[in-house]
Amino acid sequence: MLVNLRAISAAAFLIVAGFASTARADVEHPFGTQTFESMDVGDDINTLVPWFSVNTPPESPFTVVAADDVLGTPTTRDGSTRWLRVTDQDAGNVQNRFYSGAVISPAVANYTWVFYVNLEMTPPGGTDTKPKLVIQHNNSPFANAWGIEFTSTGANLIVLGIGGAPASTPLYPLASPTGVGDWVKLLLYVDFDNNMVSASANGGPSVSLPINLAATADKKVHRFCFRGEGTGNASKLLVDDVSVVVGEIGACCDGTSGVCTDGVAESECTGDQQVWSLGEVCGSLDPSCTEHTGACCDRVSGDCADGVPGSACDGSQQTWTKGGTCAAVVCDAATGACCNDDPFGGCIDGRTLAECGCSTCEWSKGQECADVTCELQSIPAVGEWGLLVLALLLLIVGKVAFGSGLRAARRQSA
Ligand SMILES: [Ca+2]
Ligand SMILES: [Ca+2]
Repeated sequence: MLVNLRAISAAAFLIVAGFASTARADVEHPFGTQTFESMDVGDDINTLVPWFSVNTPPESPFTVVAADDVLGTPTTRDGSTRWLRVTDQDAGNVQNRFYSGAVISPAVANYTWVFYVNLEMTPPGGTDTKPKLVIQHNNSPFANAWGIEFTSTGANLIVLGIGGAPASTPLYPLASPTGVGDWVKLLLYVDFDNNMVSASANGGPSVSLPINLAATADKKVHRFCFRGEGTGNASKLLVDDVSVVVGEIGACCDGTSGVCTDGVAESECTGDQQVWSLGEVCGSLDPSCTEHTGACCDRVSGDCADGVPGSACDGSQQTWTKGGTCAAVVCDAATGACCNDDPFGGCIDGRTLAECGCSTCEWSKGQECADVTCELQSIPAVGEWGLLVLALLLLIVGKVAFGSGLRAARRQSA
């Protein structure tokens, strides 16, 4: 079932002011991102309190460590230089897990998790247990409720455990740009008003499943978790930029300034150039919040420039087209009456400024000759004509003298 996350009721909007500092977690709550940037390559997840892993004895080759590469090639992703590498080599049915700290809401509220996943090997197919990233609610103790399961053909949104009737629906295929070695941005939205869990990949359309959290579970206390127990679940995957937002709040990006604000209700982010992203935090917006650019047309000259911020194209004779390109927008030079007041000039309609560039020309934008006064300068006075005639005479005399000089020189040399 396709659902527009934006359209989901915002009735449960809740700002849990002052709550952010109470949780001892590197994911700040109710909004914030765990970037893993503070870790050194090779650091174990257990060094990032309150995150922790569980690897049931006997010892099994299960590790969760910080990394800076994808499939062995050092790289970065939108400024991110660290992430977690989960290596589960499936040494039998033992607990291979890692967890975030608990997210504790002061009241029941909808929430959104956003995180990036990169599968470094194809997960198991068939009936084997699949690796999954799930949300657990506190049911004394915590238990699985819903999440994303990774299979040999793609990823599914799933409901399991105390989350309600077990269910699974395809989210994306294991093929570029969501294949092995590709970063995939996952969004998981839990709506207690409508008892739905929804997920989307790379900002695409979302899929949803009904939920029915066990009455014994606490809707206000949950956490993020990797599940690698069971047999046949060998996997290797990367996890980055894990964020959580509690309440119907999100990031508000103001395209006129490039300023982004966290924890904003949709109703407070409705400006013409503002974009609201449910459950998102500014730090993990992709693309990041920047001042909008577009085509800037100078309506006088007809010159057009691409990629210009709106603030740099606000002249009275300029037109800015958000997201537009000069190839696509009409940017013609204005025309007008061109009066050349030279004694032999005159007025011509429909000329651009560039076409009316002579030293004795005057351009009247948008005007017609019938509307403008175009008086020609008078023919030069007799005195001026006299000077011209004198100059011409001097030239003639000079040429005659030069010519006779040449003839004299030729006679001498003969
Ligand atoms: Ca990171
Ligand atoms: Ca395992």
